Formats: sequence, C-alpha cells, structure tokens
Amino acid sequence: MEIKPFEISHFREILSKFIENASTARITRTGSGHIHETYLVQISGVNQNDYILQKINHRVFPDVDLLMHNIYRVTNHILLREKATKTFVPELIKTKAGNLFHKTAGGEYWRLYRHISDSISYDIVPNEKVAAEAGSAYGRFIEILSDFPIQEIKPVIADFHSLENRYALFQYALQKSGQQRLKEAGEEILLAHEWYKKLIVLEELEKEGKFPARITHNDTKINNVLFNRQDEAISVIDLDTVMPGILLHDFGDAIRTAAAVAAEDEENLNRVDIDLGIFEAFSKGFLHSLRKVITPGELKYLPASVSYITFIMGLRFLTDFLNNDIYFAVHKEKHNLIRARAQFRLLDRSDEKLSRMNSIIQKLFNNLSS
Ligand code: ADP
Ligand code: GN1
Ligand code: MG
Repeated sequence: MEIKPFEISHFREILSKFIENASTARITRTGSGHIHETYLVQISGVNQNDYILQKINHRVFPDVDLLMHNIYRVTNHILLREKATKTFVPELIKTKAGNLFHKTAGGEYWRLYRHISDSISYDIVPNEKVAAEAGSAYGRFIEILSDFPIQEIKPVIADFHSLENRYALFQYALQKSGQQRLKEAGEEILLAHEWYKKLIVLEELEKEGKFPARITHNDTKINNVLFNRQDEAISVIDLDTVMPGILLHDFGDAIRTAAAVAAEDEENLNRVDIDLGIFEAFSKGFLHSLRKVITPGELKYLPASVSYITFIMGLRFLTDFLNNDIYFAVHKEKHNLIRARAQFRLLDRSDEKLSRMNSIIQKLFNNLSS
C-alpha cells in the first residue's frame, strides 16, 4: 500500500526512538493480519538488519504494558532455550530509553521486531510439507513453554477462547444491532444459536479440569508461521495472545486455517472444505513435537476442537458484523458477514469429517508410541 510522504516522516520519527539510522529507512506496509498496522523497515547498506514496525491496536489491547511484558518474557525464554535456532520467535527491539514500546504524543503505541529475513508466510497451505512443518512448529512452541511458570503470564484478553463469553457478547450485539444488519444476518444468527448448544460441551469439559492449563499461542493461524525457501518452518510470530490456555484451542485454530482449502473469507461456499491429507500432515508434526507432554484427554478431543474454534471464529465475525465492524479490519462490504458464512460452512465440513479425523489422530498416535 502507498505510504504518503508525511506518514514516512512520522514513521521515521517513531523509528528513531528505537534505532540510529532511521532517517534513510525505506518503509512499506506489509502483512495481512486483521489487528495491527504492520510495516517492513529496510535499512540500506551491507549487513543491515531489516525490521518490522507495528502500530499496536490499542483498542484490542488496552493494557499495552501487560501485552508487551508477556511477549518479552515468553520470547526471552524461548530464545534462551533455542540457541541453535535464534529466529524461532522474533526478537523484540527495545527503545533507546529501554522500553518495550514507544507511545507518541498523539497516543499511538509502536513496537519494533527484528525482521526474520528470507521468510514467507502462507494464507493457504500449498502442500503437506508446509502443513507438517507448521504442526511441528506450533507443537514445539507449546512444548518449549511447558516448563514456563504459568502464573507469570496474565491473560491479556480475558476469556479469549471461551464460547460462553463469545456467546454472551453475541447476544449483547443482537440487542444493540440495527434492523438492517439483523435482517442480513438472519440465517447465520439462527445457526449460531443451534451450534452453541452442541459445542459448549468442550468448554464444560475444560471447566471440569479435563485439560491441563498451559502457556499457549492462541492465534495459530497458518500465516503466523514463517517458512524459509525450502518450506521449513523457521519461526512462530504474532505472540500478542500468548497466555494461559489449552492446547486444543491452538490445534483447532491451526487446522481451521491450515487444512481449509479456501480463504477465511471465501464467498463461494461450495469451495469451502477441510483437506484431510493436510489435516493428517499437520497433526503428525504437532503430535510428534508434543509426544512427551500431551495427555490422553487432550488427544481424545483434538478433532472436536476444530469445530469448536471454527464456530468461535464464525461467531466472532458475526458479532463484529452486528456491531458495525469495530474489531476486525474489513476490506469490503459485509466483509465480516462473508467471513462468518465461510466459517459456518467450514464448521459443517469439519463436523461431517469428525469421525475420520478421530481415526487419523488415533492412527498417528499409535504409530508414534509403537
Ligand atoms: P497481525 O496481528 O496483524 O496479524 P502479525 O504480527 O502477524 O500481525 O504480522 C503481520 C505479518 O507481518 C505477518 O503475517 C508476516 O508476514 C509479517 N511479519 C511480522 N513479524 C515479522 C518478523 N519478525 N519477520 C518477518 N515478517 C514478519
Ligand atoms: C485476528 O492478528 P490476526 O489477524 O493474526 C484475531 C484472532 C483471529 C484471527 C482471525 C487478537 O488475528 O483471534 O483468530 O484474527 N486476533 C485477535 O483471522 O483477536
Ligand atoms: Mg498475524
């Protein structure tokens, strides 16, 4: 996206709070995330590192101190442990004053990461190798953090993957929404009520303590893994929502995007489906990384977590549509409704394929333990 000259000087001014040679930096918009504004910063000259400059979405993350403290603690833990692969998570660059972010006089919050060079991210998985690598990376992320003192990371967004919470926010939106949007989303609203009754079971099991609390990523979209040219996963990024959670949510959210054959906002619903070959490849990598720590309870509910998280995402997009698009960045008319429809169709497909997913997980785990 084109950046206007006055913006460049504003960005360079911000960048100068972090690094010395900001005045000649080339700055371009990058990424396809729904939350922050992300810019690639290129510094001319040999051996110069590039950076990722991000304007933090302060509305989504009101407690920027907590957000950045969590990321700092977790990335330090991983980078110390992962000496051989220093780029497994991006390194945060502090400001010259030693802070984890810079707040401008106008109230904007900015942070800087070291750019992981020669890396690419995918919005759609191109082959099974990419899926297996992504599964292995997300599994490894949880495994590395399994000895991290969980009480030191406070939830940055409360009840983030709680269906009860998401359903309550949906019901509130129903009361506040205008007639036009209520009408347009009529069919999806009915579906939401029906699916809620079926899928709340997983959260009830969580409340009974069936799944251990772990430090999890909580935003395991496929485009939050970076790959090298050989399609090896080299990094897990977008650590904003790293906090106590359950492994099932990371698995379900990863499959929601990794095994989906169409985009998250696909308008042709006939194209929306789950690819079981990709599901198997991802699961194989994930289980291999977690083979020493995964519990029988977690294993049993991995396939069900796909429907659970897919429904939560559909419900969140639908809620945002009813709220006049205040949370997710939208790029076209009815974008959030389009996303909700695609997620609800994906939910139909994952529900249909539940027993086949169960067989695959069982087979993979048996192979691992034999
Ligand atoms: P959002 O929360 O908006 O999704 P992300 O932190 O995921 O923001 O960043 C958006 C995109 O920017 C990523 O998908 C990736 O392509 C790129 N990106 C972010 N951080 C890095 C990094 N440290 N190195 C290389 N690319 C990055
Ligand atoms: C948002 O930042 P991004 O685009 O990776 C959202 C996730 C959703 C995702 C859906 C903090 O993630 O929870 O799963 O969109 N992040 C937040 O695409 O709400
Ligand atoms: Mg992202």
